[in-house]
Amino acid sequence: MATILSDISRTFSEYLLIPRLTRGDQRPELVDLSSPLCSLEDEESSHFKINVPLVSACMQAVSGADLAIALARQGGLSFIFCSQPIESQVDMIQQVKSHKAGFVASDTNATVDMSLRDVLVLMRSSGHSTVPVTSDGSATGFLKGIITDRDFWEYEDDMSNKVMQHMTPIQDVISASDGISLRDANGLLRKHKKECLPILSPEGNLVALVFKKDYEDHRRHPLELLDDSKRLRVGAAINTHDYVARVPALVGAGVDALCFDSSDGFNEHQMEGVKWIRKNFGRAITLGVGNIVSAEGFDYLVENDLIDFVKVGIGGGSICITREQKGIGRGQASALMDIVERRNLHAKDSGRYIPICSDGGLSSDTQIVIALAMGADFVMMGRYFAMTDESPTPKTSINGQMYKPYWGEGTRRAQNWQRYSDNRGSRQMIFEEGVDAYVPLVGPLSELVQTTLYKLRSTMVNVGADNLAQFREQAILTMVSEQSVEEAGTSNVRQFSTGRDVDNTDWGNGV
Ligand code: MZP
Repeated sequence: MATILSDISRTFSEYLLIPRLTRGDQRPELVDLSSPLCSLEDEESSHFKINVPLVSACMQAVSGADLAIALARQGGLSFIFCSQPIESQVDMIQQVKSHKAGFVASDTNATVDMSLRDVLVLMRSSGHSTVPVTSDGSATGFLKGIITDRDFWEYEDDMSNKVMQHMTPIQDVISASDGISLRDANGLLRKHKKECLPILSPEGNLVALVFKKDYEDHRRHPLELLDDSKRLRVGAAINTHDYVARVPALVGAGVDALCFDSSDGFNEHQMEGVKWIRKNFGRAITLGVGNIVSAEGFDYLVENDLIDFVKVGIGGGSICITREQKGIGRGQASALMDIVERRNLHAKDSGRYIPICSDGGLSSDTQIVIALAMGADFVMMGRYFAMTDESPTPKTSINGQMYKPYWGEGTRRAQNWQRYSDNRGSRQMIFEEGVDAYVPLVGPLSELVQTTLYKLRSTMVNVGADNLAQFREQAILTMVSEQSVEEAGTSNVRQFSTGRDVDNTDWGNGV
């Protein structure tokens, strides 16, 4: 007969934190949210830390280059999906690594003979009010001038006028030569009281633009996740089928961390892959494995002391139907607590601390905080990031509300047979383990993440913790009854401002 575990599979929403003493000197903005990504002798000495405990899921609808840039700027890390050809995954890694904070390629350009009317349409569709005027209207053409929305009056000027009649011509434009440092470029903006500085090649062609607002943005985001060469950090997902070709290409492109992306990582194929990577690349590259939901799986994956972090979670993802389809999985809280307990024992016995990532199924900031209190070092999320402007999918209007498409890697749409196949050579998806859906658009990633981080820090202060290690140590959790979940929300009130009953869930669920 099968072994029946005595404990019930628990989820995060069944727990609450008990406040502990908050010291008089504690303030949310002083809380340190950094977290280790690679295993080391002790938690303190990890040579690869993320500055905030959030990573984005290895999914087509989530982790593209734009999202990876936006998240790294907030201090987190993206794992660019591997359900794509090696070349295009490498290209995304290179886009992130070559992203020069502060220097942006111009994506809205005009020519001298365009009409003001056309330029206005361009400005409205792009949301940009400063438009370089180049010889051929491209981002790298010869720069002839700059036109901004302050150079014409929509209802006073003749909108059939040509751009050349209103633009600031090149001889009056303050520009800088390619190769200038960001600090010097910002210095020029300040000295000449300008909003935008074009960077030009020796031939006079446009190379990039530097904006005053980006400088201010950078000052507001001091947690940017940078490598030793001051480039943004980025991770990549890999699979057990083509790592021999994929890993060297990703490492060559400068990837900072790799993670096996598998719906069930408790298998020998993944361990073969781990061994191959360590044999060929040593310990220099940070390597994550998963997914698992049991202490037994953890023991297997850490046995040879070859991996850096472990990803926990099967069947909890918002788009996941694995539990219904295959009858495997475990409540995320139970899986996490079981593995954290084993991790802590392992750290005591071996002296090696293995960071744990709780992957999938988080539907509110509260659940992130509970996962971190239960011992996760960081969390991986799909739906949360899919909802932002920067996710790789197009905005879609449905019944007057803006959405973004979000689909699982186990759908026919994603065709990620590598994540779900059993390595027996079948390249087919016989049945789906995920669904194809929509999530509400919530706006820029920076705003969503800033709110989440503020809430995390506030809760940690309530528990008297200055950092995540202390938080795990000091957290006391209590289980809640169905009635107390009900009590936690507002009761017997109606919010007339929103025109609907109060929805207690986070992240745009109430739309
Ligand atoms: P969520 O944050 O949207 O709840 O979950 C994201 C996680 O779901 C991913 O990191 C991955 O582990 C898992 N996932 C991705 N695709 C599927 C699927 O199609 C899935 N079943 O379960």
